[in-house]
Amino acid sequence: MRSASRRKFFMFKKLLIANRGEIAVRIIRACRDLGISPVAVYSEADRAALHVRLADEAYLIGGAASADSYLRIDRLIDVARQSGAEAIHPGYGFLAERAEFARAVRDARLVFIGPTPEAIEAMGSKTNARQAAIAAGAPVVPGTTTPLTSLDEARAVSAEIGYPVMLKAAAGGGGKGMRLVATDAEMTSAFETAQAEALAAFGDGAVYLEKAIERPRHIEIQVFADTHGNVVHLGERECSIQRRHQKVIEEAPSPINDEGLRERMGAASVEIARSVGYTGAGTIEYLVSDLTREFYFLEMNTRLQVEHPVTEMVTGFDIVREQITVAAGHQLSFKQADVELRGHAIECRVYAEDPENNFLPSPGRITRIRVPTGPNVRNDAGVEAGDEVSIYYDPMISKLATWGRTRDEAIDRMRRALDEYTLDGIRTTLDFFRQVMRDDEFTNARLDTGFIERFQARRQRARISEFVAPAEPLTDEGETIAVIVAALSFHEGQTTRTAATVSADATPSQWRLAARAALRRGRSTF
Ligand code: MV4
Repeated sequence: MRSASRRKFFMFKKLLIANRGEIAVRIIRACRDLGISPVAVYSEADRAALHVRLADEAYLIGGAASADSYLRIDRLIDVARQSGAEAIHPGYGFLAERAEFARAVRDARLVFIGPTPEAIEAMGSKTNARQAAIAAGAPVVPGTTTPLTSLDEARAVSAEIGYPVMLKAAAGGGGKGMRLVATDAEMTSAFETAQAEALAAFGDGAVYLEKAIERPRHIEIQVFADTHGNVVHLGERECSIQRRHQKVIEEAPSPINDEGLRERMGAASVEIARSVGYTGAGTIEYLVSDLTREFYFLEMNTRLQVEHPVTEMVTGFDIVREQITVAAGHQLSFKQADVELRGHAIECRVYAEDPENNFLPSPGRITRIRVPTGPNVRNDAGVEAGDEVSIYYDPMISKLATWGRTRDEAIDRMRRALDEYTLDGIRTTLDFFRQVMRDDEFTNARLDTGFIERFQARRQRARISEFVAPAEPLTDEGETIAVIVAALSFHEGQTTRTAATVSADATPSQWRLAARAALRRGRSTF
């Protein structure tokens, strides 16, 4: 009787986390809040990992390579059985969007913390997803809703909607297998290559096409659905600051959204989720034109996303907790009318990468770390001092997020938090973020998908200017000039000043090569 009144609803006792790193740690925290015992799995490279130390039980599932461990559906199901876990949370990446995994979990009479395999499949094919979005009344980019069957069809559709167009893999997503085609003349070879690439990457050569939206912003809507028919949205995240289709900085809300646009994007997203019988947390991606503020459905991610913390900070909801309670059969703990966006949140993905060397991964041991804290600062990390950032997995160290009543306040706090963050032993992107947070384009919210490229070029010019003889000031971007520079900035500790000749719009690596060559030649020092 007592326990019945205390446990009003069913809840899992044990939950297996089929993931590693910061997201495994995040899920462990949600388990603790709910009184659920977290079970970890790990690879040979992760024997000493933080998620293993924090869980109640941990099971070795195989070798360091993901294919031998975190992608092994059979072993994950075995561990769930062996440990007595009733549910499996896939996190993001690895098996999170594999319908085959969701189905294997269900077939083993376990609960998958996420949508049904049918909903994952409905969104896994990008052409099917476009059909679902159209059926739900959402705007999509003009293009095809079925795979292209011939070159002639590709040319005819392109002529009709107008170049430039994008060829995309139907089985792709996240920018993989995408190709910009500027003219009809390019289409023949582009179509063949796109098909071949799609086949090689996804085992499915189907491609479709869309009109290319120029200088788009990437804005996504967080949706949530329970098994009782409640479907809500939690507003948007602005994710335009990306590099090679990897998000680098995310914020909520988007600085360009207003109530009207949010309302329309939110309503479209709820209809899309409803139309595929979606359950759990999901994200609907849109391209938004900076000029017209029109939005176009792009794809749906049927998982928890890396950047969910910024939504949690402006809504006050715990998205992972809600995923677990919804999977246990509860109703969503809030209704659409309860969703209020308060203030502004920004997240920086701190990576073990060298921004001065084309963001090359910088794995290794973290010898010392001081993590920022204080009011409205959150750092989701999968590592501590003494831990190793492995070469086998994504080299993200932590997600640093700050909240403020306004965007400016969130930026002020992010500057402070980044200055407080110290990490020794490996190279990181911390300094890169310190500079972005002081960049006028960023603070003025001129965010589009070309931001990082422009920022890096600006930074390089500023850096070159420091070393240019005053008689030879740098001219505008793009103009080819000979400049006398010191190469020392590229060689830590090096003090020799050396002449190098490069173009002002050279890429950082071209610049570095020229500087290195000049150093080797020992050209005129000044
Ligand atoms: C596009 C596009 C322009 N037009 N589709 C890249 C990620 C994938 N989700 C879709 N992507 C794009 N699709 C049309 N019709 C431009 C991109 C794109 C992009 C989108 C969001 C954020 C960064 C990007 C970087 C390059 C290209």
